[in-house]
Amino acid sequence: MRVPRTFAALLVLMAAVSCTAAHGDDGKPGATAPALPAFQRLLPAPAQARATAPGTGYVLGPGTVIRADPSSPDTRESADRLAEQLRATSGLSLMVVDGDQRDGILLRIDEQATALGAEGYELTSDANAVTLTAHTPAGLFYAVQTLRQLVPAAGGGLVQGGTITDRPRFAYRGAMLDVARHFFPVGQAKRYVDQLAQYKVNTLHVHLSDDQGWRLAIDSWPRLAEYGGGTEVGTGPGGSWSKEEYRSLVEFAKERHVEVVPEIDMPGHTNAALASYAELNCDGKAPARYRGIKVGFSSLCVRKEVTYTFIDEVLGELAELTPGRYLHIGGDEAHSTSAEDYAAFMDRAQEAVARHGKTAVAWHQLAGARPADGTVLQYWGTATTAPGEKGKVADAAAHGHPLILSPADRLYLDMKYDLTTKPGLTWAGFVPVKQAYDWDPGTYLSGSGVPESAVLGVEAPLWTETIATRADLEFMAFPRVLGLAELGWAPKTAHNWTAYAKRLAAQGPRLDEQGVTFYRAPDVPWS
Ligand code: NGO
Repeated sequence: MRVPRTFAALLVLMAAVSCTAAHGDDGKPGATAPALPAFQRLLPAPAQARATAPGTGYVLGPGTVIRADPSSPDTRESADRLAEQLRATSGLSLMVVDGDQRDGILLRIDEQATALGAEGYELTSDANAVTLTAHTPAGLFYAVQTLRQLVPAAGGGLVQGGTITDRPRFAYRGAMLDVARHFFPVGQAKRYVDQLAQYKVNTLHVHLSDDQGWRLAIDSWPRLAEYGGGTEVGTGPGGSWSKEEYRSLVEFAKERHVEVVPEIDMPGHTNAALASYAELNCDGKAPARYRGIKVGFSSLCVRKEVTYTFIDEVLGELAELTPGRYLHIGGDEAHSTSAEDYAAFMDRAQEAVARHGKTAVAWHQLAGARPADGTVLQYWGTATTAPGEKGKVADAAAHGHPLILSPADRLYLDMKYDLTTKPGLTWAGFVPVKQAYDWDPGTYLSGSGVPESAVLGVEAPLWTETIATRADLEFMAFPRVLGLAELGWAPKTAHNWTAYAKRLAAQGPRLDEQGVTFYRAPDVPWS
């Protein structure tokens, strides 16, 4: 049935007026709405969404033209990428042209739209056009990710009408991949980045060295990768990334607005380095390489000057390869280093990071020593962490150290879901999907006096002592890492497990389509 324009506009207005923030109310009683209206399926939930009446919006089809506003070169790149993605997911080959008419899909970067911030965007859909507006290329990228979730999978169809005005709750939304315990090629890290960026995750932290292996070529200390890279947990051959491969990951991530944060763990977790170079050991003797999963037994020799030449050269090469702001220097579980030595060592490690023009990130144990100005701390405690330890973290936060929250009993993706999970550890307990999602980063440490403003963001680490294959990696990460994406981006007002579980279930077909071997957790209503 054809509805006169003015009448349709009136319906739109009525629907919009009756909606409030966070979710479009396009599923009124009596309407033949799908099980979950399009705007309510979005993951992460947008800051604000107002849907027009069900059945209204832009009909995307083979004749749709994608227009890149010629006033900014970055829009053309996003437009081409969108066309590519729609070809892959919907089978439609859409034409991309330069232009700014509101007709088809229009991508624009608006210099004036400062209110949208560094990562925000606005998406509007009506009978004539879908318009994506952002202040920055990152914002436009996120608008495109939202649009991808709104396009029905095969052959196009209706892009629900309305307006989404969106921006993230936290600036840092990260995932960590441990390629040291089990080696994973750079291609696997790229695949993970591609998956995560769709859900607006903007940081990939790579854990590049540990007792079991060293994974990045360093020219000034070549045996690190050549010899120290030749082991992993168990009997596998290990491996390492060339600088070229690392650079290609950084570039791939950058195209998806993901910043790479490389970690060289120190002074503990260093057996692979100690095995590669005898002079790094206090007794001058190189230990054997290690294939087990114990922690806390290794330490760089804090009192030898060569140790500082070593870290300076390694961090220097790493800084040179890394356009991002951060270098992660570990600092966790230095159980074979005295408190005094640990503090002295970490002082110099932080100095080295600063010398190479970067900001240091360290695991929160550094709060018990002397975090340098600007150093970011990554908290990985649990519900049972001692108040004293949390207090030190709170003190550091009060002194201006931003916090990344990775509570192990919430966000450690290597914890088993439940008794049935084959890979994984349990030292922080089981972490079912609901538990990974159902907490608030803003108030998580408020009992210790940490305000939300001290929280830079959240990160989900995936440690790989027990994870050796892509299938296991994705099984442990998905769907829990979508909870991380949600916590990092969605407004606090959208927090609701029942609603989230439905939205998560709606991502099932997308994950299937992308070949992700996710866990069909029983606490999620998968269709
Ligand atoms: C701890 C430890 C890692 C382990 C991980 C396993 C941190 C920061 N240090 O987390 O070496 O791999 O647990 O869950």
